[in-house]
Amino acid sequence: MDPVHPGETLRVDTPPALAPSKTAGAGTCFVVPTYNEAPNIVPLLLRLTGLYTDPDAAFLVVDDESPDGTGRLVRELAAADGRVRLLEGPRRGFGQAYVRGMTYALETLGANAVVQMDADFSHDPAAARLLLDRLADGADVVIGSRYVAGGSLDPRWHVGRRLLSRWGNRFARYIADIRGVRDCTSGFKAIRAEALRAARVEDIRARGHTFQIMLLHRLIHAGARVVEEPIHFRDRERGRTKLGARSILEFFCTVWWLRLTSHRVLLKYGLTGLVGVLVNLGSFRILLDLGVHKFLASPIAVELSIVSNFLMHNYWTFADRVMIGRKRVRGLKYNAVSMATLALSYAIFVGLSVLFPRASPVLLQACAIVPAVALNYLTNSYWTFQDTAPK
Ligand SMILES: Nc1nc2c(ncn2[C@@H]2O[C@H](COP(=O)(O)OP(=O)(O)O)[C@@H](O)[C@H]2O)c(=O)[nH]1
Ligand SMILES: [Mg+2]
Repeated sequence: MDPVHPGETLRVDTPPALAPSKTAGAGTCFVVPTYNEAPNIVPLLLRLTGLYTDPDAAFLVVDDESPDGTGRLVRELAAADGRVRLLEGPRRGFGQAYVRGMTYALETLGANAVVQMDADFSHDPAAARLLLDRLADGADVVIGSRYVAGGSLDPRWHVGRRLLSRWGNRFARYIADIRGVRDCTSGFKAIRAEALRAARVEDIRARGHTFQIMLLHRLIHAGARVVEEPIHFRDRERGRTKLGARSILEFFCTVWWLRLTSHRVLLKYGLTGLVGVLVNLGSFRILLDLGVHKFLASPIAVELSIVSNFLMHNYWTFADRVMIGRKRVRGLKYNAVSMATLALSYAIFVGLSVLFPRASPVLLQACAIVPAVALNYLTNSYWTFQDTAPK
């Protein structure tokens, strides 16, 4: 940036919102999934083609045979501007539309970068240039982010939607281990073609919004350099959202699934838990056979299972981690967490029993176990066996 001399005012370099750009967009394919976007798609395409005038840019609409005639409108535009393309097919959901669109952009159009965005003007077409500029600076993936400094949400979002989005994001970041990304559910990104190929986008099975998480997870694990660029997210003015309960459910299941499959830590954690149960019951039986009273045998068996679990976690589940501190201290922490888990599940069990006196005790016990196990896992993973390796 030019130095600011006394008497001068600081010039802030914001790109002129309407000026067309010849360079941003060269070899870039804008991929836009649509379902019933007739009121939006023509203004969007006109705006994009006006802003990104490079002859090598392409504007690919992936429409799932929208009953409102979105496809026909795109076909008409495509007849006038060869850079506009339409990919049509039966409805297989937002995620699969992206899979088809991105694969087509890479394989058929030979794009060197892809910009993904919604058709409803939630993502400002002019802001795509900022994403492409940062891609040109060396990033592999640039996320249009609502949750970094300078980014913002539509002020019309009600508090429930804000909370869902923010906590959904946090949940995905920690559970699916998408480290360092503030907005991992954003649907506005610029991605280099090589990074998309390395992520094997064509194998993604997601149908709904969970596609964003799956894609980002794959990109990061394929070694992509990811940066975030602040954006303002605007609510759609025309047409209706297709985000439904099913999409939200798919999202939560996917996040856990990513955790399970990509890390194996959780799987090892579960197996260790099972071994702990066997140690507990086995040692209880042996102690009884040795003539120890059951009221003494029970806590001894519990402690033996805690010790065996601790050793398995220390030397197996979390063996890859760099851990500072003494093993003895970790052992004490592990014991404390086990006690806290017991206290929590017991408190929930008692609370639920008071609230639902007629419910089956086994069901209530099962309900009490779930949050307790989650607490147990998270506390041990992030505290007892905390990984201190630099990230
Ligand atoms: N091809 C295709 N596009 C979809 C589908 N569902 C949503 N879209 C498009 O995906 C983008 C984001 O969807 P939207 O309903 O705005 O979701 P929201 O922004 O989360 O409320 C829009 O451009 C939609 O038209 C679908 O089933 N198939
Ligand atoms: Mg939208």
